[in-house]
Amino acid sequence: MYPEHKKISIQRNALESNEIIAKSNKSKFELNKIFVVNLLSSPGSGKTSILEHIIPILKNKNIKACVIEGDVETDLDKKRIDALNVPSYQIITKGTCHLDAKMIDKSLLNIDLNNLDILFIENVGNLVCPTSFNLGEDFKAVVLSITEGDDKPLKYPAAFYKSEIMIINKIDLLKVLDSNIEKIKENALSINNKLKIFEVSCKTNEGVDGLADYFIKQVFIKRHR
Ligand SMILES: Nc1nc2c(ncn2[C@@H]2O[C@H](COP(=O)(O)OP(=O)(O)O)[C@@H](O)[C@H]2O)c(=O)[nH]1
Ligand SMILES: [Mg+2]
Repeated sequence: MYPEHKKISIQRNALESNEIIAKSNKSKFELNKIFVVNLLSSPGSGKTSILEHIIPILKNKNIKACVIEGDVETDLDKKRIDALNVPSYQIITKGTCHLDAKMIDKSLLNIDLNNLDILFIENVGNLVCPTSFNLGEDFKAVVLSITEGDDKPLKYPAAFYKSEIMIINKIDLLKVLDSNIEKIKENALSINNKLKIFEVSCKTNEGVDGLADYFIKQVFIKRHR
C-alpha cells in the first residue's frame, strides 16, 4: 500500500499531465474554431437523448456536429448517434469512470477537425470523476433529470460548480413525481450562481428549441471570435 502523501503526489502528477494534453486539445479546437461541450451527468439522465434531439436542429441550420461517446462498455450510444448521420467516435474506457484529455487527443486522429463546428463529448455517466479532468472543452454542461432528486447539486457540487449550463431533463415527469424543480434550481444556483439553466423534455420536446438556439449562438460566437 502507498502511503497517503505518495498517493496524493501520484494523483497530482496525473492531473498535471492531463492539463498539458487538455491545453493541446484546446489549441486544436481554437485553431479550427470548433465549439466543444463536455456533457456530464449520472447514467440515464438523458445525455444521449438530448443529443438525439439537438443535433437534427443543428443539422437543419447547416451546423456540422460530431460526437465523442465515452462509455465504460458498449457502443450502444454511438449507434444511436450514427442514426443521425453525423460523425461519431466511441471511447470505451474498460472500467475507468471518466474520460481524460489523452483519450480525446487519440480520438481526434479519427475526426476531421477542418469540417466541424461543434463537438459534443458525452462523458462517462458519473457526477464525480469526470469533473476533475479537463478535456480542452469550451465548457461543461451538466444534465440532471428531475427523477434524481433536488439534493444532487448539493451532494455533487463540483459538477455544478464547474459547469456553465445545467440542463434539467425529463420535465414531462414533473406531473407524476414529487420533484420540486424550484428546489433543484435553488440548490444548483447556491453552488454556482452563474449557472445558465435550461428545462427540457426529450419526450415532449419542450425546451429543446431553446437549448438548440443556445448552442447555435455559441457556435457563431466561436466562429467570429
Ligand atoms: N420521460 C422521459 N424519459 C426520458 C427523457 N430523456 C430521456 N429519457 C429516457 O431516459 C433513459 C435514459 O436516457 P439516455 O439518453 O440513454 O441517458 P444517458 O445515459 O444520460 O445518455 C432512456 O430510456 C430515455 O428514453 C425525457 O425527457 N423524459
Ligand atoms: Mg448516453
